[in-house]
Amino acid sequence: MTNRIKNFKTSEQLFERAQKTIPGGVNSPVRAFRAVGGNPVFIRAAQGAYLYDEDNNRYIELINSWGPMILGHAHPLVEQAVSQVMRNSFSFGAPTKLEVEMAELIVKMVPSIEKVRMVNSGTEACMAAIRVARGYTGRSKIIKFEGCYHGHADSFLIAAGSGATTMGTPDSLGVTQGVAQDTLIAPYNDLSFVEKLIEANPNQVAAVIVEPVAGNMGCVPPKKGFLEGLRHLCTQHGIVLIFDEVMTGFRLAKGGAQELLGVIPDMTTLGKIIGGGLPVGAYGGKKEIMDCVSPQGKVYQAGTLSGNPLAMAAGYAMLSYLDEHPEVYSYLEKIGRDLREGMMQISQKFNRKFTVNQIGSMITFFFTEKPVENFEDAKQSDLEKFKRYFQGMLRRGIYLAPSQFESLFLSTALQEADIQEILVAHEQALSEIL
Ligand code: KE4
Repeated sequence: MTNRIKNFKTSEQLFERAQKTIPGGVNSPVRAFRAVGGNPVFIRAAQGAYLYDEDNNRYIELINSWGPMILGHAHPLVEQAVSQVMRNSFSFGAPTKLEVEMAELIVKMVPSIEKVRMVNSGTEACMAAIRVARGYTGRSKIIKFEGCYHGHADSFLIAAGSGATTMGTPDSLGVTQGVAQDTLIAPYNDLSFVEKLIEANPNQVAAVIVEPVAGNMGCVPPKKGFLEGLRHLCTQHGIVLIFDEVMTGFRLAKGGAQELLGVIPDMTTLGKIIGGGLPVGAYGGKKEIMDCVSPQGKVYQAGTLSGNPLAMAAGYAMLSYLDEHPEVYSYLEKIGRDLREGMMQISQKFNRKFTVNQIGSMITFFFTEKPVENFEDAKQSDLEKFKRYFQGMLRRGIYLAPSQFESLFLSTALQEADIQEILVAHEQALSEIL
């Protein structure tokens, strides 16, 4: 397979133009390809497992809109569902039957959820969930994990403090120390560190929020006992355990990571797949906690387009399909495993043992030969090699996440031939840099 793609001209022109009116030329930072150099490709269309850019280059798609397109792009069921409702106007700002049906389906699919509130993004879901946990417990502090991402709310844009049990520091301009002091940071997979944080802040921790399988430092599954340990600590100390399943929800199993791994949180946040590609987030959990949410309770949260009819139609169609076709998950595990094993065999040809973390349809190839169990490990990866690898794969028509610290997301639209094409490109891209 040669470098099939040589012409990015229209994308380059569009990027030049975009930067005049959009900060960085993109509406979400990772899309700007800053970590991998060069210009982002501008996508014109997508179908199944393939993307087509404005220069009509075709790519095998391994981001799937950062998760939502688990059934591949332009799935007829989802398109049909949206076209059926769009003739009845796009939005009412009033309760609809479809929102009730959607809530009932989510309660049926997600083990921890007895009541659920729809919002418009994963950020909103996570922001609201910690506010509810604070309102429910009357406590102020939250614990999050280094390398986990829960959206761009102030409380989450926090770096680890200097001391082992000191408060966090702002990790973005515009986030105040006042906010940062209520966020404590622990290394992922480090239960004893969490224990120390709780002991150093007695009766002050409202919530522990965690990606049950991390995707935002690259794919990093929980070590055996980590989630179970968090569950025990939170129960023991009256802390709300929140699983951020914006990525893993409906992806790793129809009931998400909590169903696959058998650990049930008090609250769950959702996004991505739940909207079938349209803007939807949700947060839910135990009835006694969710009944704190306005207008039932005194924790305020609202949204003009929450439960939007088109988004509910798309999400309901996608979730219903996943609920009725559990075989989707065994297929995704198979192609995920085939890709991991293929990549590991190819590394051996170069006498290297690069780490590949994979669980179900989430996978990351790390340019390090050490295990990757937390963000410090992930940061050992050779980012220069990743950058050149990314460009080599792009030129061969393979569309990867433009950062070493992201998970890839496979879809059921990928066939065995696509997996083989990815592995051929992988070997050739590696041969150029090793
Ligand atoms: P959104 O606000 O982007 O819908 O969701 C935020 C969020 C919350 N929780 C988890 C576990 C997430 O992965 C995300 C968003 N994921 C990123 C990908 N790393 C979205 C891509 C982007 O920021 O453009």
